[in-house]
Amino acid sequence: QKSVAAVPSPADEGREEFRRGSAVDALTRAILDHLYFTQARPLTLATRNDWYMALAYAVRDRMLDDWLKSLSHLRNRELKIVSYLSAEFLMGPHLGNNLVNLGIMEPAREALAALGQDLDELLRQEEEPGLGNGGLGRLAACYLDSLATLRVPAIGYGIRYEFGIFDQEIRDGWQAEKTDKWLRLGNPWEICRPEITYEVKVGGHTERFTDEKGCVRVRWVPNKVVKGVAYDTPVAGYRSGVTDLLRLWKSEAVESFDFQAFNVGDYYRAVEAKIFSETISKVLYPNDEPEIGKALRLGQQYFFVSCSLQDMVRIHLLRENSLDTFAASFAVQLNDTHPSIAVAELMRLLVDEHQFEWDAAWQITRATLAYTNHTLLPEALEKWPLPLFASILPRHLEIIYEINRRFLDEVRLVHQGDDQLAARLSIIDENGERYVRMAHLASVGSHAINGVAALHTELLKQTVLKDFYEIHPELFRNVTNGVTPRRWMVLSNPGLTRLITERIGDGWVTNPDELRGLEPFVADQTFQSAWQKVKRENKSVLAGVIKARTGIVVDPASLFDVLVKRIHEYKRQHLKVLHIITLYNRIKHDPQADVTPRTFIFGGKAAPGYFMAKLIIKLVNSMGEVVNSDPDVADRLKVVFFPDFNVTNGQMVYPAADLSEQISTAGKEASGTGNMKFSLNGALTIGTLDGANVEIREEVGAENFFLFGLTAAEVSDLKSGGYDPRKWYGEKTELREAIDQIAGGLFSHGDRGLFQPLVEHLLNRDDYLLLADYQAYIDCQDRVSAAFRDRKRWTEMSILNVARMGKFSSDRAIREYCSDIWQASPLPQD
Ligand code: NBG
Repeated sequence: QKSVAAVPSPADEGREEFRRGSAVDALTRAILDHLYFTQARPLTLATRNDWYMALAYAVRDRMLDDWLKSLSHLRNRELKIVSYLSAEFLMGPHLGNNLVNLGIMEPAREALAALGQDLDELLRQEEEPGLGNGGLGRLAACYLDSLATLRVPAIGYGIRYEFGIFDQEIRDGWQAEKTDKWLRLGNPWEICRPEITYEVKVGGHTERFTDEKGCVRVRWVPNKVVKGVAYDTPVAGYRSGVTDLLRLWKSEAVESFDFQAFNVGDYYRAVEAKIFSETISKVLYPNDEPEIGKALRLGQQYFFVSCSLQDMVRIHLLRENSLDTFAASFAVQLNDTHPSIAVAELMRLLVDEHQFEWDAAWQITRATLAYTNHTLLPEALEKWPLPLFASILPRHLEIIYEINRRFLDEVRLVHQGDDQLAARLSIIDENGERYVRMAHLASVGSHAINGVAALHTELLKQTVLKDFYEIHPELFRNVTNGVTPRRWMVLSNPGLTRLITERIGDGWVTNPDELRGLEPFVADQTFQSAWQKVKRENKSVLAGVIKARTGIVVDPASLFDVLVKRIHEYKRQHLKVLHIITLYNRIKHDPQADVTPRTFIFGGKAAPGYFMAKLIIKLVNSMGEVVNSDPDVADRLKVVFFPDFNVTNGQMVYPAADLSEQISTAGKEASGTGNMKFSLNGALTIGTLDGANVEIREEVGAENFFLFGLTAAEVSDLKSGGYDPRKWYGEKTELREAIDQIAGGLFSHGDRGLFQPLVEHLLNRDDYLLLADYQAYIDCQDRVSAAFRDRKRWTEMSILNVARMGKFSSDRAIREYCSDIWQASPLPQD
């Protein structure tokens, strides 16, 4: 009679326990089936990965109904599809997020428990797809989550890199890079679509010919052709009934291409062609900053853009007979300049392949495309040397010349005689070696241009895109970045999620302005202690992981002071180092000094070719060794470099932080998104007026934010007045002492050469004004230390930070993109 529970009477239907019980039963069955039929494993031999795979497939199955429905909507001509073109999607592990968004975390836990398996262990089994470098790639992932949650039909288009961002190990204090073999054990989340493939041409030359109507047209005769194959991953919205699509392209050899070589018996040439083709999607470039002159990188960009646009054209032609209305089917967002070749490629498809007149094609192109800028750093603005560009994309170069000619004609018409202006605006940089400026191409070809935080957008208008702003102010918008509260709170901080939900219900998960409902409880004793308890537990968990990965023992009662992000001089990890050395010296001068115990946690990867960034990692570790082992310190300061910072690790780190370090030189960080994740998880911020810090401070209130440092305007004044770092070095004793110790070998076993390049740079150039901001930073940190001792006040500030973070949900950002840029709307509820 026991099995009757699995077949309840109709009267039971709708009852919560029944629905839940049946969800658990169904999952159990599904997991066992996949173990057997998909993994081909008997229970007795199943490995942890087998269990993970079986569970993942069972979860994916549960996404299919919504997904297939959403895919069928792609054919509905009434619905505009948002197409997010991005060279990076840093999705993070899928399993946990999908369990949250489908609302089956607990049933899955129960089902596994009944099978003798631990869900948390299986969650740890997933190797995250590291298909991005940092903020830009992670932003794309948050936006897909919000698009699906808001029921907006969307496709994320990108590259299925075989090797994502490298895994970081720390050896002898230095970063060592290991290839990221994320596909090694299989990827249960993707579905290969061998029937959705496109050919992409590369190199060669162009020819003119007269078509049957007597029109002169252009034919591109490539010297190579590669094939892109679609790999689809479902992206479930949070209980929204919509599952959107992430479509990543893998490059392969075209069957027909090596045919000739084979025929003439040239086996090796045939194989070479195959290798070239497969190389395109082989590896993610591990740089935040694009480098000039990497032909393969341009090849990657063109490859995924061409496949994606061809795919959109195909989808559009399933809806309509003509491409005239293409812009009504697709809103295409260019995530930075990486996909900006789309401007020329869409023109090529329309003019060369679909016989459009230039003007009509241009109108469609601009109506379809919009461009987001993500950086002001001049060295990070993509440009391609003309000869290289011509050798890979000869037809596109011609198209760009024509776009540029027409654009500059217009400019000259309105601003007669201003040749300087035309030269500055030109898509082709003609000062010396000639380049194609991708930001200019993107700007000319788009109907909207946006920055990613209010300050960044203002600076864009004043600096990098000043001339564009002056001729076309109406194109500019700001959309401040956001992060998804599903991954960055519900999934990664279940303790705080529970506590908040007990008080104000769970509406905040999709409407985080409701977090304001926490404000009445800020001073509530019980609520405060519960809040502290959650933070304390999160810190203990992280302490355990730190011990296991680094051997360092840290005290969860100490202030967890966290700086995690890519290592870059403008982000000023070395300013943090100067702070730690200063505290260390205070203890050395007076071992009884009253210091607030702190654990300093660093994390982040350095681009493999960025010497200074790698030296900063070494400095953190070397300095940490000295500080951690000094008996005078008596464990009051602990320095940790947490290796391999990625999405998975971020999910443990943000919830455990007390203090969030956002200390970039003002004017350099476009937005930052880590800053939002920290605040959302109850950390207080110490930061400059840079990027989204400005708006975070506005929202949480100046009294709940530790502000220091020069403003962007002061930075630029100081620099134009001839900045001399030695002046600050001469005036500030604690600063001088710290720098002298680094130079003198205190942290390098007496070796004065090791950190010399860093010291030299600080004393002679200090491009990022560490010395000028040092004292303000130290003083502000002293206020932080004092504040942390007042537990009650600190907890209040922490609660208020969370309560006021609603603005920084990626749902808000996506709503703004939908209304201000895409003119896209949600699917009606079914
Ligand atoms: C980064 C900025 C960050 C910003 C993210 C997302 C690039 C080129 N830019 O400040 O440095 O938060 O983009 O917008 O990676």
